Amino acid sequence: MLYSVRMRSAQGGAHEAGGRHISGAERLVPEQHIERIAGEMVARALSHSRGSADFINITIDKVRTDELCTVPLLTVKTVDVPHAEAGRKAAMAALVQTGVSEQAVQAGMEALLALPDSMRGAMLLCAETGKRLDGTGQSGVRVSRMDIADDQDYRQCLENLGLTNVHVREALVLASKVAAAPGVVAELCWSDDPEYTAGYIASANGYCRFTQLKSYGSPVGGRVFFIRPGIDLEALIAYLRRQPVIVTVK
Ligand code: WAQ
Ligand code: MG
Repeated sequence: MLYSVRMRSAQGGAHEAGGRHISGAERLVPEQHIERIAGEMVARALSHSRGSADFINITIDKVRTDELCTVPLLTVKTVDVPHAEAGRKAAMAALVQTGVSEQAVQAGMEALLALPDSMRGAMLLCAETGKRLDGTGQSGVRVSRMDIADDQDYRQCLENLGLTNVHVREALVLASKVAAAPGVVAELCWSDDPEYTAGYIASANGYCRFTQLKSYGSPVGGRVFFIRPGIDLEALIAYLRRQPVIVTVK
């Protein structure tokens, strides 16, 4: 039996009361690991580089085994770029390759760059027109209820790629769930941690990292999901938020 353990933290009050988003985390774990994982999440929220949280919400609920679905871990590629501007240019070209229109790529990039501060979730944009589709404003759609099938295998797999930090660990699982969603063409992301400049684009064809997508020191990051027009948006958002997904390492 697995439990969804998720955390969101903010500063200056709860998110819904206007607090500033600090950090979040999502895991699916067996009962005997709940306490440890929840404790680690609290510790992270209290000592985050975006600031110390004064609101921490931990939610734990049981996931029905017959609800679980599995998706494959995306393949990983890293592109070294000399600075953020070069990274964003390369990421934009790569997004067009996945089938997102130039207009939508432009709109997605501008939406991330225009953020006054980080949201706790993602913006959903039409992959053709670039228009914002979700009605969630400054909170965004938070992807939840996903984890890796086997921690040991995963650590080994990432180590073989020379990747060991927690950012990649979490982002690759999230991106694998998102890329497998019916109707998602691609994702664009960079971190909101001031010291972490890398970001990625992902699609069913893989996870492509760029060593720099934002300038060092910026606390503003975010995610854009580019959505195929005409799909059932409500079903997609339900999948992103609630479908329990286990990501398998090949
Ligand atoms: N669902 C939707 N959006 C999210 C979620 C989620 N579960 N978690 C974070 N976000 C959004 C939110 O707007 C954050 O401000 C933003 O993404 C960045 O989140 O390969 O660390 O957790 O080296 O800071 C990417 C590169 C790191 C990793 C991404 O994201 C690599 C990262 P962060
Ligand atoms: Mg972060």
